[in-house]
Amino acid sequence: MIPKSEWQGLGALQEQTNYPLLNQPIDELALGEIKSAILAKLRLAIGKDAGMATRRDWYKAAALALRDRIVHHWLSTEKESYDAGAKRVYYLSLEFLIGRLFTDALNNMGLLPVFEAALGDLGVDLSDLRKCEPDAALGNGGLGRLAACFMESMATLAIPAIGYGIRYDFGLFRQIMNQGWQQEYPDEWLAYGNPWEFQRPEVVYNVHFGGHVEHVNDRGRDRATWHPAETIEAMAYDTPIVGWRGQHVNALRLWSAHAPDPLKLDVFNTGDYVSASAEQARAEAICKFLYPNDESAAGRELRLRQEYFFVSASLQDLVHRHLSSDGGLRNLAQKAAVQLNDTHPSLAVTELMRILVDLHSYRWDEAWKITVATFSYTNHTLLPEALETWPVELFERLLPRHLEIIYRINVQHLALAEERCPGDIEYRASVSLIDEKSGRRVRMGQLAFVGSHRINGVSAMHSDLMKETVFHDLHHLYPGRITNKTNGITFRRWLMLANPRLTALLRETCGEAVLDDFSLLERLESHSSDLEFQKRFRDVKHHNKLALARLIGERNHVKLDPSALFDVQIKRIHEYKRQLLNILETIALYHAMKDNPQANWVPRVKIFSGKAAASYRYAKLIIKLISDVAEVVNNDASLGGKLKVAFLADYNVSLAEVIIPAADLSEQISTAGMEASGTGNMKLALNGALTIGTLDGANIEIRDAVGAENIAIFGLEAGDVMVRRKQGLDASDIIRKSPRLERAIRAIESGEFSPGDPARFASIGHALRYLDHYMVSADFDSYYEAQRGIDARWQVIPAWTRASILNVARMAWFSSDRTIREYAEDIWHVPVHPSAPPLIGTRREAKG
Ligand code: 26V
Repeated sequence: MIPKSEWQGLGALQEQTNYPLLNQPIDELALGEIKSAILAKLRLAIGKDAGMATRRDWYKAAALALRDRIVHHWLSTEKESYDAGAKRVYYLSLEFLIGRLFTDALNNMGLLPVFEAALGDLGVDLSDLRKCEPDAALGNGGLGRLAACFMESMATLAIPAIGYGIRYDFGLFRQIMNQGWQQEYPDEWLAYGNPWEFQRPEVVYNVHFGGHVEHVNDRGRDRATWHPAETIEAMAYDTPIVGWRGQHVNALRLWSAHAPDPLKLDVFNTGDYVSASAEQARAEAICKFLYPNDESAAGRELRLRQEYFFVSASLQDLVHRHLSSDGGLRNLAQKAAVQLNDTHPSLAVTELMRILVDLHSYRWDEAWKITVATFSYTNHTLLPEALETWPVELFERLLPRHLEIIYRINVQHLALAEERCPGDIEYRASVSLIDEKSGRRVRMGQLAFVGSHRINGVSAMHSDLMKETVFHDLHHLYPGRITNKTNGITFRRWLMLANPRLTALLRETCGEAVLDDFSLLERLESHSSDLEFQKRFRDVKHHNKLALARLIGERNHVKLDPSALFDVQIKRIHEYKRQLLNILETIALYHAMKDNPQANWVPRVKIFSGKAAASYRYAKLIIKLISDVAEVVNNDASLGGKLKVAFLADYNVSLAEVIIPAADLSEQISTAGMEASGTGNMKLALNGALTIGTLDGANIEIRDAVGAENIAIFGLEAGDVMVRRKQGLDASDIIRKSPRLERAIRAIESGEFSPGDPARFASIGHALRYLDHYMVSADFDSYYEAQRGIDARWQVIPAWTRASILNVARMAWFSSDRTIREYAEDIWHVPVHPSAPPLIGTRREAKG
């Protein structure tokens, strides 16, 4: 078990971040002011002298000094949007994968240089301090990180917005490797306090569960009253989110759960200390931990409680704000746009109906109009096992009134379906909010769809597939609702902070204005063949690779050649993301090198990082396979160091910030049709990695942007995958025709990488041969060929560098500022600040 004091997430190495881009002159007055502010915080808020302060104390003092400066902007932002009666966006998400905030906020406030200098004068190194901040991992992966990027872009575009979520006591587990096996440990990110958050003990809402519903006839109108059995308090914690240039600050408001009566004194006095605080334990369980996204949505009562808890608190807060400024709720949709991040907050649809009809006496039809106009819903996956449903009985027990409301919505909705397709029972069953086939379950995707005026996918292909598959019939019933909003990433974090040296080069080459208008990146194009420029561009990459090589050396005890091709696959471990395909190709390459050691092999480093969900046995076995292959390959002297494999433990946002700038090749190799978008693909290409990928998710749009000659596409397309699956999953024929694949599979089956336990990977061998659902065997040859194509290209340095530069030059469209601007214009109908960067490139609307 790693002691808490070592819990910086990263080891000592991350010193690539000594911000060389920020070489502006520093105002002496400001410098003095910041120094005294930090010292004052150290004394008055931490209670220590400079002489006795630990690194963590310094970090906290500096963070608090910075926070003071943010708060002024925050309060004026709040006042301005309140006075203007501005429409507000509410982003409801069970996940916000924010990572560290210190340098992010410093950078956006324009205070990085002055803080770095001030701390330097005080004898403290800023890049040392930033490692003291725990990585806030309140999310599983792409969906949570997207929410964090969106929060930053909304602040940058000066859109008044609040992110609502849960303040989990424990974020995503820490991954520790034990002889190649993943082990999970709790992520105690709050153990040393959190300088960014403001507790709001006065902002508390009651959230109810259980009980029964009473109906009375009130002058011809049915009136429902919910008599709940249980009440839990939701308390707000606010974190300021600063936009670029520091002018606009929004809040991320996270809810923490408490019992109204935390200690039963009478019980305590009898000596039964455990029962005395049982209620508190039950209440606090709600915000105890983040659910992993492997739990098939089936069933977990605590998860449903989490969903309703945060939805109810957030809507009460929103309605309270609206009532105090607008007096009534009739114009809610003119003043509030609520975005549902996946189906997790779908209950918001029923909760708003309950508030309008039961608590504010609106007529059903009017309430429904307001509700649909207020909500919009983003879908993030087509995987059937990921689409949430809840047993009707559980709903009835926990949320009896909400179930009634769902039934009533369903009546009007099914009537519409009947009108559209009279007598078509199948059609009605497919659009119904209740799945009658699998033991009566509430379908959260259907609920979110019916209750929203816009439903979006996250890449052009994904939005098209939504219309053709999961939401085919709903799309027919409510045409025009499905739209596309291709994901984006915030360049402030993924370029400026992660890659300061590249940023410095871009500022010099494209002009200072590139930091405000990323479309200026296209100015790189004219330098892409300039050998002088190419050299400087490669020097930046080399520097970043050195830093990563040092980190891997320290952590994995593997010595890397920084001039080797750094081939990177970093993301959650999942069968559909096909880390298995990558490691199989590694094995085949290993065999080829051993067969012919004298050939002119391109030196390669295969870098993997990612967590498997705790209960996902097969994914954990894949991690073990990667580690076992690493063990054999890295210790095989006959290769002359030409091939190395490294699995980096405990992938998180901070680790991504070190790996991404050092990557030469980006692995985006999901089974076509299964990755909704991907956003790592964008981060890597923005940092100059070439992509090897399938025609899946946003890879397609990346290919369109960077040009087919600057990306390596391989494998089956989504349509082919569907056809093949229908034909059966047996891959024996394919394997018979590919001796290379046969040999790689046999190697893992025979214990070549697990001599002490030859049967360890038998299940993997079996799946590759007979149950190739993810098309790993089917795509193997095509992938292997594409990789050898990459080898050939790598050997022509100017051509490779040119392609790499062009990737950077053509990525502007993938800024989340562009994505958010599209949401603002097409879905939320909120104005974007006039000084915000312009909309980049052409619009890409999904077909159909
Ligand atoms: C959920 C589940 C739940 C049950 C079992 C398997 C499983 C597998 C995946 C998921 C994904 C949850 C949703 C999600 O994180 N989607 C990701 O959203 C990103 C942002 O839109 C997008 O870039 C990724 O492609 C997409 O996988």
